[in-house]
Amino acid sequence: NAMLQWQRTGFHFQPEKNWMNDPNGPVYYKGWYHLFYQYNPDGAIWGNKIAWGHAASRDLLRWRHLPVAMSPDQWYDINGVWSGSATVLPDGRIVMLYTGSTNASVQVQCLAFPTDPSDPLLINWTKYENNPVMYPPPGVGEKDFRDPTTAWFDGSDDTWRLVIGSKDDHHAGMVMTYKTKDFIDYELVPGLLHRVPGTGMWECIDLYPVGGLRGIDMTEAVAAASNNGGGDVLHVMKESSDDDRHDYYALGRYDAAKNTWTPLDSDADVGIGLRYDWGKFYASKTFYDPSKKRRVLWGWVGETDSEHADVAKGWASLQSIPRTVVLDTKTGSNLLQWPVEEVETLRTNSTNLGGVTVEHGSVFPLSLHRATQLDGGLRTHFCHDETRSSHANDIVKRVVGNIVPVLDGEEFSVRVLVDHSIVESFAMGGRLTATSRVYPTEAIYANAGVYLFNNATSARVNVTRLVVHEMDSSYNQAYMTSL
Ligand code: DQQ
Repeated sequence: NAMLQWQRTGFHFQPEKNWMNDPNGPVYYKGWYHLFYQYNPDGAIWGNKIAWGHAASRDLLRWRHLPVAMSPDQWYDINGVWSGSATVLPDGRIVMLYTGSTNASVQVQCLAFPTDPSDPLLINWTKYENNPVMYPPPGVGEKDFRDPTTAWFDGSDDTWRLVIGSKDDHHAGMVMTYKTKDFIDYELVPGLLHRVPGTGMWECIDLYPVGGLRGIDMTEAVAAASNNGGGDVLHVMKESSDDDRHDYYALGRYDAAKNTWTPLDSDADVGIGLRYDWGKFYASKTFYDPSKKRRVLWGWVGETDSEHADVAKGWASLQSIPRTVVLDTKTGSNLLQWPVEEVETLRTNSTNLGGVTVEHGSVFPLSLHRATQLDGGLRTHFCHDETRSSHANDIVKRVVGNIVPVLDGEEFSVRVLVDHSIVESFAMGGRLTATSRVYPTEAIYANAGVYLFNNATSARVNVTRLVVHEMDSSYNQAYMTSL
């Protein structure tokens, strides 16, 4: 439906058409970033024939769409090639683990390898001939065993370890650890890495170290911990809560020898209580990028319009902008998420509009040349309100956000990315993020504008700094057609 094509993004990842959900197996290989994703090649809705879509990029922004990497074509994944993760071995080989939904809809873990490791684009994938390699263990539901993480090496017994999320029959979300020497035979490590009553199925677990400003590989952190206690490194555990469809995380300490992860805030009611994002953002996954020594996070940003509208436009879902993740060393109690630095290469016209005072009850239009793809920041109060984003009647519109700490000596600041049908905001350097899908009925292409407004009844607002960058996306169409 050409009428709805303006909703397509300029610099957020999306397939050429059809349905997408979770990011899968992100990995850096021979100079290329690879993103796999849950994909329905048959249409714009989720279904039981989910495959792994695939794209590759040199800069996390300009993507080359590649053929489907894995399709549901074996008894053990015929109901779906579901989410999974890549592990890079010391010799550079890639091992891919994913969940298969079998012909009886049992969730099993499966192994796959690049068919031709010399191909930097990793176009063809071979499933291991004796798949599956893991079945739900005794006491775990057949449909509650999915989304293996990236594995890390543990030198104490020379095994690779990984975790898988589940729930028990008391509706507690939980995480199990497996170990393996060869990725073929696996042993369940006794005990649970973590468990929180009442939280339901934990999908897409992520477990990774954070410390200073640079990212840390999990294998490196485990080795450091066994040599010198690991210093100030903390471990983030993230779960995607199937009950309420939000991604939650907590900072904690991972003890490999005891197979425990203990949150810093050990209040049992809190569990894993911090939100990655207050808007539409789910089933996220990080990977360690060795080329820039950083940890990068992607989240699935679904549609908030109707399924009918998605079918009409022929596609559904975006990936969030890839975000670097570091520990907020000022608070010590949360992460900072920030668009990868490559995003700044898309900035074209920059307008500096600081030094404005917005009186209460007033609106201040900003004169910009084009306002549908923006990257900007301002230092004042900010409101992320979807309720006036569209006249369409099939949209979920909410007000999303939360309290964000502003410490002594800091000023309130926000960075907002606008890309046609998505708005992604990063408050206080990424202490809080909020992502919204928007379906404007008027603010399309040249009809979009940017305004400062002050809804307060008395206070005036001083905008000390406000910079707006128009974002280039000519590469999007150009690059896709030239390859
Ligand atoms: N999506 C996949 C599952 C995962 C869920 C299926 C999370 O592996 O648990 O498409 O969105």
